[in-house]
Amino acid sequence: MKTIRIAACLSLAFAASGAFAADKVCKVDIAGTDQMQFDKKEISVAADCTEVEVTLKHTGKMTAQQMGHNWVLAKTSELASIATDGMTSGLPNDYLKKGDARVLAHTKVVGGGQSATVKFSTSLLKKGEAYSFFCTFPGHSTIMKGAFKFG
Ligand SMILES: [Cu+2]
Repeated sequence: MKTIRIAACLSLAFAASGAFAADKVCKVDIAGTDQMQFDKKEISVAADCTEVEVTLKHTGKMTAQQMGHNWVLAKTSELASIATDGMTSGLPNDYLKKGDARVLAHTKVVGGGQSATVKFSTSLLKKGEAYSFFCTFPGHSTIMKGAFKFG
């Protein structure tokens, strides 16, 4: 309740000042399956989104140890090296190298029936850059990947 009131005040302040465009949080839902698939091959985010909120739902039954999935965002050119470096990091580190600066956003690894959300600012993104989303569970990123388009 308190948070909602603060948010309302902030919107009013922004509207009154006219200095900032209103925040626009764009929500994206994506599912991962026991068949090692994402249900989307591409995600497009409009240029006027100030934040993106991605919710990954594992719609399968297998555990995170068997068939875990995460949602990781990075430049397409860095996908393979991020996945390779994360392979040995283990489930507690979400199969990502600790403090990997190439990772722009990521959820934790989830198993069947679980979901995870990540929210990030589009100020991280440049128009025209080639981004990809992918899963860094060992062996998954060659299949579980797609284009992430901004702008
Ligand atoms: Cu996966």
